[in-house]
Amino acid sequence: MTTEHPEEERHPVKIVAADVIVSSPDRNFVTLKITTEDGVTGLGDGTLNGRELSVASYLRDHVVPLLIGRDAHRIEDAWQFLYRSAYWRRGPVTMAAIAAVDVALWDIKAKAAGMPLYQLLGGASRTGIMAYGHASGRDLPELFDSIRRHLDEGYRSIRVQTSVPGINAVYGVASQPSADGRRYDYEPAQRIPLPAEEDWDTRSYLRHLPGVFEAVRNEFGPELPLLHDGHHRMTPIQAAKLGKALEPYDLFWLEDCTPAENQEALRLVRQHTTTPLAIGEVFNTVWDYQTLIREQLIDYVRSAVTHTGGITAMRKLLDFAAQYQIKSGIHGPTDISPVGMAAALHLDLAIHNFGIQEYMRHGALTNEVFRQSFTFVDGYLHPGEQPGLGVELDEEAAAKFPYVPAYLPFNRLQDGTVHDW
Ligand code: KDG
Ligand code: MG
Repeated sequence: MTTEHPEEERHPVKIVAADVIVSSPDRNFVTLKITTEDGVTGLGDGTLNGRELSVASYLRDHVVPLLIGRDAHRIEDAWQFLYRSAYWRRGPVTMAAIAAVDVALWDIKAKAAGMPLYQLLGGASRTGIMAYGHASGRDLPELFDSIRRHLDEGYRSIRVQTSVPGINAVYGVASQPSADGRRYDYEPAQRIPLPAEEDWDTRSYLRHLPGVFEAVRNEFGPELPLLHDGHHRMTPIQAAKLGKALEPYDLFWLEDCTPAENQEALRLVRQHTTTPLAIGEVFNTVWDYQTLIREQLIDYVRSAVTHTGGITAMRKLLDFAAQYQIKSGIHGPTDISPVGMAAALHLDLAIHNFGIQEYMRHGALTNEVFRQSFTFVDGYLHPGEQPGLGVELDEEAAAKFPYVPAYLPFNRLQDGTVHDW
């Protein structure tokens, strides 16, 4: 037996630089690049839609100075240090910043090991990652065309969003007019100086939606997995009513039916419907799911790696969920950068309780800035076999696209009351 502590024999690999890169190819992204003394670099995503500069400042002003000189390989220690030493815990800005550091450190560790990240997470649990795409339309013919286009692109699971008569702008409908003239569903954050005001009426929505799903099922048959996003707009009893009304159309999930910071609300919804429930894209820690998971009030965890403290925290959250047969449905809109998306794909491939992965395609300019190794074949994603995350940042290309202020819209009811968007 040796009397020396093995830790003393291992030389730390020091972090020598951490750069925050804000760029706006098709939209704003916050990327952290960590460099070690032996020249290995890792990337992390800290993008928080509409609040990007607050994460950039949190990183630049408060986190980067703490990283220099730390051992890049002590990921758990870095996570706990950043979470606990700030005293002020949780919140989207803090957790996106911690996620950026965490993912960059996993990228470094996997590159140093010469392995794709999923190998360090236990290796592949499946051969491909089932992805769902976003179909939408202002009316049924437009919606059907959009579903057909997605099927042609290879998607095997489809999210369905539709306009509602009497409402001018509804979340998720690609072809409705956008204040900055761009495609609306992929970039709900509009590059305008003030948030766009939209209108909402839950009763009209509840009257309209079941008929749309009935028409979609009649047209596309019973097999196709269909999803829908309620985007936080209903009260618990309204959500219960919708879940019940959609039961004949056998949804894969109904997402964000209520603003779920009130976890207890889901108990009421659950008592009334067997439509599977997905929630959590605006959550940022495991604590936000404590009641939901323990009481089995949801079926899918919607957190993003980027907004929930990175791989380290997501792994723990999804392992907790697994004890209750709750599966993953990792958030993957275009406001998660290709770096955050790659992190999600490595996790998706490795965990046992994978459910489905959201996949919206990034624009051409984004793909110019972030070179990616993932593939999408016959509806299945795969992160690729490059060491690390498999994403490289072209900093020269990124510099061509400086930050552009952009805001998500907000809702008012007919009487002028601000409503959840
Ligand atoms: O930034 C807001 C978007 O990420 C969100 O509106 C997308 O709800 C969304 C989804 O399910 O992708
Ligand atoms: Mg959503």
